[in-house]
Amino acid sequence: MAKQKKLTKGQQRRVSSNQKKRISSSKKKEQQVQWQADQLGTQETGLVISRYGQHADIEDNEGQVFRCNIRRTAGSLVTGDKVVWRKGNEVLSGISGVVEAVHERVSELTRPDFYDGIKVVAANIDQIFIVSSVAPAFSTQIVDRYLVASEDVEIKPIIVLNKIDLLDDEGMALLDEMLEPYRQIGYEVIMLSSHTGEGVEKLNQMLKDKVSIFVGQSGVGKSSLINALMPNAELQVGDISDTSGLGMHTTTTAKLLHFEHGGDLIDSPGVREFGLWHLDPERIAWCFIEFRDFLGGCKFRDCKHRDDPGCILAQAVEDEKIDFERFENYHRILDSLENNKPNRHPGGSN
Ligand SMILES: Nc1nc2c(ncn2[C@@H]2O[C@H](COP(=O)(O)OP(=O)(O)OP(=O)(O)O)[C@@H](O)[C@H]2O)c(=O)[nH]1
Ligand SMILES: [Mg+2]
Ligand SMILES: [Zn+2]
Repeated sequence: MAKQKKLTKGQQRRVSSNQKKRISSSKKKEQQVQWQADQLGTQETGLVISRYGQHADIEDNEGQVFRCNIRRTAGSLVTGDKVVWRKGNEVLSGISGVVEAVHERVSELTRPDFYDGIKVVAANIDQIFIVSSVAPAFSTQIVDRYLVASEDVEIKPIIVLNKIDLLDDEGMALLDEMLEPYRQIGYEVIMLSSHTGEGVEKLNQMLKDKVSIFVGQSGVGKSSLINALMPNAELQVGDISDTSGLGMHTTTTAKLLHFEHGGDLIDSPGVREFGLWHLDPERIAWCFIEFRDFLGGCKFRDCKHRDDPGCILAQAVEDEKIDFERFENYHRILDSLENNKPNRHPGGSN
């Protein structure tokens, strides 16, 4: 399991007060739609397709989807979870059943949330596709944040650069160069365009028989890409803002879709910044995979890998064994832990 920093007292208070609020609002909702035990069918296993506040869309073994209430004792529940649920003998206010329990997860993608402490984005995933684009502009800083989050939960990340149709030869060469350090350290990089279809088949091959999630900033084209891969998906796609050049947060809830040829794909909402403040600086260094060979080799045990004498990482950068920009991004992430802790800057989440 991921090594996580303890929440501060302020964060704990906020998390617990929010949980209490949620419990009391869920009590109210449960009172609205309440089945007696004899109105519920036998326990079935199901798959969470989407989660909406107090409800979840659950798929049964035949592939039919039912909107369900979530029993308070069921615990947290996200897209990709396998659950135990029971169908009601009738549909009450649009609700068809009740989720009673969640099966243990084999993996989970997490991120810290200002209100809820550590938030699980999706469960039981095999691989994370970090989708980036050239509009919003490509940023190695954002890619590195997602890579750290993926390495921390030990789920394989793959880098996707979408919208290459917007690049001329020169732009393409520049992006290719920016992505080369990632290939060098062993990450797979796919450059494609969901609009022209170029490169999409290669991605399609990688999705076969796996459970994958698309993550990345709003507007990079995650939903567009899924529509290109699955013509029946018909996901909503949003414009890029003319003023900020950023996406409009069109997708609001993670959603799981099935491939006919085998495999599942989860679309997720873009977040403004994928927070990493739940991680220790040591863990973050470990999540930069090419640093691992060097960790522990600095002159001082508490080396901050900045201007410390005898820093083996700084030496590796000097010797071009570690990419300079990756090393800079590592420092930027550490700086952001100091500057952006949500308890110091309310509203620091997405
Ligand atoms: N030129 C170009 N534009 C694209 C491409 N793919 C997507 N877009 C455009 O990018 C914009 C955002 O696409 P979405 O698919 O909504 O992006 P998203 O990543 O799902 O965004 P959120 O749901 O907000 O997280 C839309 O205007 C798309 O038409 C592409 O390959 N080329
Ligand atoms: Mg979307
Ligand atoms: Zn060092």
